[in-house]
Amino acid sequence: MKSAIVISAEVKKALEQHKPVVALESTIISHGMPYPKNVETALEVEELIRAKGAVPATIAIISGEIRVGLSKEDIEFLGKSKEIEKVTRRDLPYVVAKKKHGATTVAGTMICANLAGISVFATGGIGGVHRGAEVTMDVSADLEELAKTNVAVVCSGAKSILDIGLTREYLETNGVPVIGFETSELPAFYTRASPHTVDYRMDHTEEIARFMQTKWNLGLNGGVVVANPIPEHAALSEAYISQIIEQALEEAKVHQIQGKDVTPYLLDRLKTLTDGKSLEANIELVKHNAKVAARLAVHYQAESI
Ligand code: PSU
Ligand code: MN
Repeated sequence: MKSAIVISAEVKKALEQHKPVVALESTIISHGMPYPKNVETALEVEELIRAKGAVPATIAIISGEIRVGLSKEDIEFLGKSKEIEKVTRRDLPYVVAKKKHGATTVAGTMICANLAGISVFATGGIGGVHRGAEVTMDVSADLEELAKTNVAVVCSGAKSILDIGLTREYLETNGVPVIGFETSELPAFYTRASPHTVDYRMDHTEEIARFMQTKWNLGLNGGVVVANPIPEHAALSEAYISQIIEQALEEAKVHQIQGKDVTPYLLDRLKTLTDGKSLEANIELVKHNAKVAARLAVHYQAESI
């Protein structure tokens, strides 16, 4: 597996010099946002991380090579091409063996980040237990990965296209701590709060870095969810977005959307039904998560030396 990994010069140097690095996923580029906003956002997020003193490592599979750290051209390609597979744990060996192109989900990115020695990862939202999962058994592989792979994922919680309560239960059962950054309530992606709480509120990234070190030093394998609410100015109202989510879910049912197509389908419908407002909110929260992740990576690195 190691031989299939190619680490960019910038990321390699940072890792060798024990500088902070933040992993970024690519499914958000290929399947989560439309072109050209996807590419613009991905490049902007990388710059925000550099500005905070960390090195961004966007992860994807290009012609069967696991790439950790991408060029602008690679990102442009992922954002434009229709030939990109969505890659979670299950799909990784297939896409590598067949020398295909793949964009990594939260689960896929955690695996590759861990192989490269990166402990902090920023994204928009994690996958979770879908509504109606008691019948469909649609539970994102992201949750299983969080149960076993040592990476902290800075995100804005899980979207209310999911069953947040069941997602919470699943994480608890698997020993995945959910830390609220400057909040006691679990954010629900487009909104800053949900009826659910986090496990621990922490107001400083130093505390989170210390928590990560402690967990992994104790041999307690698995991820950490760092839930960072969407900035106030970018948040959508709960009443507005919940009715649109209901409609998108109904449409997915009517069109019998299944498996890995569910999340991209819902994201696309939300964008259309909100006239682009959900996309704008998504972009703002990802940028905010990138900044917090960069700060966390800086402190985690200091903690590790
Ligand atoms: N949630 C978002 N935007 C996204 C995703 C989730 O708000 O782009 C992507 C992430 O890559 C996540 C994946 O890992 O969808 C989850 O897909 P699934 O539900 O099929 O596991
Ligand atoms: Mn699924």
